[in-house]
Amino acid sequence: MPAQDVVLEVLDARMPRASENPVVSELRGRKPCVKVLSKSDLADPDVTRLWLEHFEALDAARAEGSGRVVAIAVTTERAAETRKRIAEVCGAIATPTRGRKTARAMIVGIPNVGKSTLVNTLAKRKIANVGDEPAVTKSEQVVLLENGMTLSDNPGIMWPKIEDPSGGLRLAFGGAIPDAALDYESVALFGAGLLLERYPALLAKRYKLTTLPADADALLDEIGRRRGCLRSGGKIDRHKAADVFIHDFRTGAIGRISLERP
Ligand SMILES: Nc1nc2c(ncn2[C@@H]2O[C@H](COP(=O)(O)OP(=O)(O)OP(=O)(O)O)[C@@H](O)[C@H]2O)c(=O)[nH]1
Ligand SMILES: [Mg+2]
Repeated sequence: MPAQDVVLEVLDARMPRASENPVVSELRGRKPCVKVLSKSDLADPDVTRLWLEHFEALDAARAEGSGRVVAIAVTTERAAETRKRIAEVCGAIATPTRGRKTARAMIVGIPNVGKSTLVNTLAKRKIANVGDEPAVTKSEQVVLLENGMTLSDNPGIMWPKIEDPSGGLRLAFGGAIPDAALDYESVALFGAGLLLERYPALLAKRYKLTTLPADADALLDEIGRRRGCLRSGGKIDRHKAADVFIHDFRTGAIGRISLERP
């Protein structure tokens, strides 16, 4: 961290607060930072706009002597725009040190948030391995970009204790925590409750529901029934239903959803 001129902190656009690692903020100190809201194609665009305004207000009110903190929303669907925006923002807020002409940037963030994908987008080739599970990247990897910037990709890091239980559930629902470490059904129930409250129309459309189930439990059962997640004797296989629902959310099949607002 001390050798870097700017930190690219990748956050999940669907949950910029839950995916913000407090240890990263502490280590970063007063260094300039780009908050890169990744996977914005999966997030609710209206809510992403609110988050960008929120970060803009924080930057305007930052302490004297602190580096700028600028948020941008990116998606793999608009790679050229991502390259242009990152180059612009880094040019504006980072000052190359140690006699260099171009900045050194470090990519940090929680697991599975899209750090290596961002490296590949910026490098315009597949340098870093990516995969839809946490802990794909195992060690630091340094890349030199065409514009002279040095970029380092890093393994995703979590912090020792997630204080906010609902933040932990959001992370689990989004895929930042290995599925083997979770009670799958509780995570699905949490997501089902949240979507029933905030995105009922998207649920009705995806699962062809004419009336919405009364609660998360009933929704999971209904998804199980409609998707043929049945055990012998016709009983609903709740684990399978949870799997279908979580997968639908993570791939964007239900629609563009944000799990938190500023
Ligand atoms: N829909 C969508 N998926 C994305 C986007 N960016 C990354 N992903 C997916 O997110 C998953 C994780 O991407 P990675 O780049 O491997 O994430 P990482 O942060 O490097 O993960 P670790 O190395 O495990 O910490 C992959 O399945 C990517 O395809 C995006 O903009 N939109
Ligand atoms: Mg990675």
